[in-house]
Amino acid sequence: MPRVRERKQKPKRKAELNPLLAKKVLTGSEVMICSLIEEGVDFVFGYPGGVVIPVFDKIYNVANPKLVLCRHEQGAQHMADGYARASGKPGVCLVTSGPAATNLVTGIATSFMDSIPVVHFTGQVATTAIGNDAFQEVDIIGITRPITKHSYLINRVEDLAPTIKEAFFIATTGRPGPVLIDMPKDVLLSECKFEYPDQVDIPGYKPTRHGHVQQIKKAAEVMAQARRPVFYVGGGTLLSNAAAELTEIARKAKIPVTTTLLGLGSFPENDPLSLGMLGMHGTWYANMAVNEADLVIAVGSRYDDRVTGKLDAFAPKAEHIHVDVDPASISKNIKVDYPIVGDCRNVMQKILPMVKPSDTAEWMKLIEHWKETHPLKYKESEGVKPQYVIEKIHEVCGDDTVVTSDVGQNQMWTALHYKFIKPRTHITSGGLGTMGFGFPAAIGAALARPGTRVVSVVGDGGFQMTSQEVATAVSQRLEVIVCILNNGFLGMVRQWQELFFGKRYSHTCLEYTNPDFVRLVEAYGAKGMRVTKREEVVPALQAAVKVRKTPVFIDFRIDRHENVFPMIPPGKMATDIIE
Ligand SMILES: Cc1ncc(C[n+]2csc(CCOP(=O)(O)OP(=O)(O)O)c2C)c(N)n1
Repeated sequence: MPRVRERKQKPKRKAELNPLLAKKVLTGSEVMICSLIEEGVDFVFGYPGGVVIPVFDKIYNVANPKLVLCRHEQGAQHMADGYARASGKPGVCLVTSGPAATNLVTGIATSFMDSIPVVHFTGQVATTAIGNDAFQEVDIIGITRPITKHSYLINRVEDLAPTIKEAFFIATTGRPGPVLIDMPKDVLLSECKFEYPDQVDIPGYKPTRHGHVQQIKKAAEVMAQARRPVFYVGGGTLLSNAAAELTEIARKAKIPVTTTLLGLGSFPENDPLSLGMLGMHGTWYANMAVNEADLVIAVGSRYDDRVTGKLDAFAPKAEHIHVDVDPASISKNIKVDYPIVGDCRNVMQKILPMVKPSDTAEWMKLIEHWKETHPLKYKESEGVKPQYVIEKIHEVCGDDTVVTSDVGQNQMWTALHYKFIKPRTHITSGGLGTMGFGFPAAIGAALARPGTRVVSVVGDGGFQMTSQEVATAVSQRLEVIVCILNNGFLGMVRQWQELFFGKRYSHTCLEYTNPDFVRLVEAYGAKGMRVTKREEVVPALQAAVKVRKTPVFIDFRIDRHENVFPMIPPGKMATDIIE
């Protein structure tokens, strides 16, 4: 066969890819956009306004990054956050000064609590006007200081590019988190040469990536000796892409695994070693396993109060190994016996060859017995049970689907009844518990993972906190499926009122004031469906997955009084669990 000589394409010069680089000097707005190109940013979630018009003017003709126009800055932030969680890359958000910047606050706190790398750009009044109560001036640096990993106010255009480089570095390294860059109007308009640094060197910021070898060896020994060990795995495992290594170690060592809400997806829930989620709404057997364990191996988790309940009764018989990149997380709530500071993936890779199969046969027999005698269950009825809807979403959509949930009962039903198999398939606001997060996060996830099915599970209350983003989903022609578990209540609060406040349902009923969700989304040009009977659940989902180039919203009229169980009442211990 004649050899076809492939014509080698000349790699495109940077200036060809980005015509702005042909200019000798750039404005601050141009510097910002060139810096984002250098960082490989493909989407900026934003909303325009006075002081950032120059940036919007420059991004107008740029193909990459693409600006996604949201309908509220909070929505933009949650999209950037959802994008980061789904892709593993930092999310980017751009808004103007004053009320736009303050509209970001809930989202920034959401990312901060869950250690999500998002870089926020806010406009600011001119440097000469700062401190004068100028129009749309707020001290967003001061406001967000406790909820950002770091923040910057830019004073000179020459500082912009190095600061952006540093911001991305800080957001994505060590324990990841949100960073904010406040850009005064005059900085965006002044000019300088564009030079993007190759490297970052920040004295005093050198996150420890590699765990201490002796500690790792010791941990492997302790794991081999334990008779009732259990892995307690959190979101840090997913953030450091350590799920594959963790799974291999657990299987090799024959150690069961329970995950936190944010850790779901880091270990396949169809594996016999999986115990599902632990904590306040965790499975009976996960909580009991931790209660009876002689060794807890915490990986990328932080002994959060929703997991531990009554602190001094948590894992009362166990020693603790704790792997975390953030030294401040170690021994914060519970005294740890074997601390290992380092990136979860690095540590898991080092520990893997040292791991020996533990003698856990008896322990696994006991766990099997618990699973049989205390399975996850719910009562079937003719109506639409939320748990049934969640099971069917998994069945119809499959293991690769990315599921975002909102906050409340819908979040806990999703966490318990959807069997997460793969990493980065579950996205939710864990630490802050931000209602209104789930739906916009799904938009960000869908843009991050084109070709992957994205489903959002929300409550009728939470959905109404950011439902204006239906317009964004429609404008981006996203095939997101939004399942509204509509119980006409602020369900989780109603559940607490039922159990702990004598059934006094003070201000939790939404039924009579809820909009017709089908007509609401159709007004935006999306597709709406309603499901009122059990037998309609699967056909509706099957129809939804066939819809192209538009989001679908299914108003599931679920059993109104259904509660989330198991539940450990607040401040109580594992043995107080209600099934
Ligand atoms: C922004 C915000 N406000 C208030 C709360 C407190 N809260 C937690 S769950 C919940 C009820 C959620 O109701 P809904 O969205 O309908 O979901 P459901 O619990 O019924 O599934 C409320 C009000 C919160 N988590 N976030």
